[in-house]
Amino acid sequence: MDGVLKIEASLACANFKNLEADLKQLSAAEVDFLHVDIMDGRFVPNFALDFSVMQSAKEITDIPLDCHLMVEDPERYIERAAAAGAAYITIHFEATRQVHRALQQIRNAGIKPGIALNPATPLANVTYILDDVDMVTVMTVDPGFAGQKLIPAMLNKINDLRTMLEASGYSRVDIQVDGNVSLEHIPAMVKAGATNLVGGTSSIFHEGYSIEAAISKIRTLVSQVRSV
Ligand code: S6P
Ligand code: MG
Repeated sequence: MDGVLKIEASLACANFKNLEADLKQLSAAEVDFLHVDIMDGRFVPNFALDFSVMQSAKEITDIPLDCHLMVEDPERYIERAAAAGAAYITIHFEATRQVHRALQQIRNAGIKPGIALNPATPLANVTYILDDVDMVTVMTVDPGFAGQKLIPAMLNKINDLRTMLEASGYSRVDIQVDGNVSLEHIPAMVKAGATNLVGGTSSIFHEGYSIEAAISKIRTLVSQVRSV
């Protein structure tokens, strides 16, 4: 496995009453990415962030932005996500009929492309597009809401994806996990081969401890698993 472990904070779970304070804490804790959920109320039964939030975050912090487009026909929004400063743009396999073309559009905009798979979507769907992505996202919950429970079979899916990437010579492709990435589940996710951990209400923005404490706990857990 090539991938350095990256910790991502799910911006939608931050405190919007004082976003600047949260962003400063995330920056001080040297989180690797801000994960920006964009939802259209159609692909998922909810609405979430938009491109103006990305621009505001950029004015406050230089943490790179990882844009997770949970929208139908994501091709329509790639240019806006790029203009808003995304380092990564991830689209859903299920959201467009022309996955390859959409991924090319992201690459051509100079942004790293990611492909996300809903829990029921088989891994085989990414077999022929591995050249076109830098990251595969295993949704460990059905997308649309924070605070959901991990679907246990997704741990096998992460493991199977890691095996597939290594066997086919694509170990450079990162594996992102998104959904209930809690302190309880992180060790199993990392052992299974995840490289990018998206932390929301179940870890980084947990009611029980500060952002700084959460990130320190995550780093400790990761180092225990990865040094074995
Ligand atoms: C889910 C979305 C995620 C959540 C994140 C919340 O549809 O794509 O990025 O914001 O998973 O984290 P948690 O810890 O509340 O499940
Ligand atoms: Mg997300």
